[in-house]
Amino acid sequence: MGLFNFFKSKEEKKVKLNRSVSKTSSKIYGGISSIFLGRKKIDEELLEEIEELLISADIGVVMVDAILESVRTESSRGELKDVDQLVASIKKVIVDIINVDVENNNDIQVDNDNDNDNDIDDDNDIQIPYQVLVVGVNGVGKTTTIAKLSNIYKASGYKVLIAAADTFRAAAVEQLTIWSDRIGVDIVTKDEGVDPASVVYTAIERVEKEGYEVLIVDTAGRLHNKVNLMQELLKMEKVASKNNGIGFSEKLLVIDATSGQNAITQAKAFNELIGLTGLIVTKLDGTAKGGVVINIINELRIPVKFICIGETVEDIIPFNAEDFVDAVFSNENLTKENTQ
Ligand SMILES: Nc1nc2c(ncn2[C@@H]2O[C@H](COP(=O)(O)OP(=O)(O)O)[C@@H](O)[C@H]2O)c(=O)[nH]1
Ligand SMILES: [Mg+2]
Repeated sequence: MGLFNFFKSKEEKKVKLNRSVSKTSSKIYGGISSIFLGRKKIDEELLEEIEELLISADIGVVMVDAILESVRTESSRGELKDVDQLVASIKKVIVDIINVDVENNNDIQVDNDNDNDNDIDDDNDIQIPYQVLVVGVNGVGKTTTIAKLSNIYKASGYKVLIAAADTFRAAAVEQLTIWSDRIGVDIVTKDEGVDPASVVYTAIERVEKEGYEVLIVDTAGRLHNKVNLMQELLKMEKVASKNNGIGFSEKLLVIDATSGQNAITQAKAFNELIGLTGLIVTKLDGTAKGGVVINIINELRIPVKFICIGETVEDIIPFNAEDFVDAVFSNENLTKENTQ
């Protein structure tokens, strides 16, 4: 079974992406354009302004240094004549850097073969049962993202089970139960306060007995520096591996785009403990800090699998580095923003 027709046309996805990063692209592309206004040549003063802008756009100092080095070289050779050439050159540096080393980890994903067809690559069929653990700090959007993911897999024809291993608060179980009803997927719940590993145990038992193809496990928000909560994740992993020998096919960290450098600290801590297979970046809508996605990939070399752009189940897009960089360096939103 291939994934999927969920994200219909490329055009539709592009419109969605452009819309979702419009604040970021206004800042980045809009900023570059206004630096260029009334100026004819790319000189050191202009480059310094560009440098300042890129740093303020959260794409990371290391990346900005690499960009400036490349742009200075090209500009001294007279290769950059106008704003379009400059932007094209910046985009190329970013895509070249973030596409290295992060491409090979794409079970859940995505049209990474650059053939520009529908998003999820049919060659990357998931191994069944596909068992996904979703982790992250409080309020980043784990539960909402799980709803979105289950909706995608259900719509793609898989038999989906979700597990409410956030037993910390009864409200968390209720929230996931509401989503499961709305989407029409089955759910495993237990009482508040029960060991989350026992929820995982029961869920995997059901996967085995009832033939579920996709299992997605929700967990309680935990601060990466709280040792006992982090140990709890290891216990869930152990139970998962013991139970059907598969363990978790994916360990996804959800991070909030608006949390900036903090997201990187979180990702490092979770990665050291459980070895993440991917990231999902939420709340890109409504922030001008979308550049942080570039910084995150560059610093962590962990693939971003999806980005989330709102609170409904449709507000999720598979991540593709080139498309993303195109969108934040695009003038399409600029015109829209300016005419609003
Ligand atoms: N604007 C926006 N809000 C989001 C997004 N993802 C989640 N949220 C909201 O963030 C809040 C916390 O989400 P929740 O899934 O409960 O986070 P959790 O504590 O990590 O499980 C809720 O109000 C969600 O509707 C997103 O991509 N964009
Ligand atoms: Mg939650």
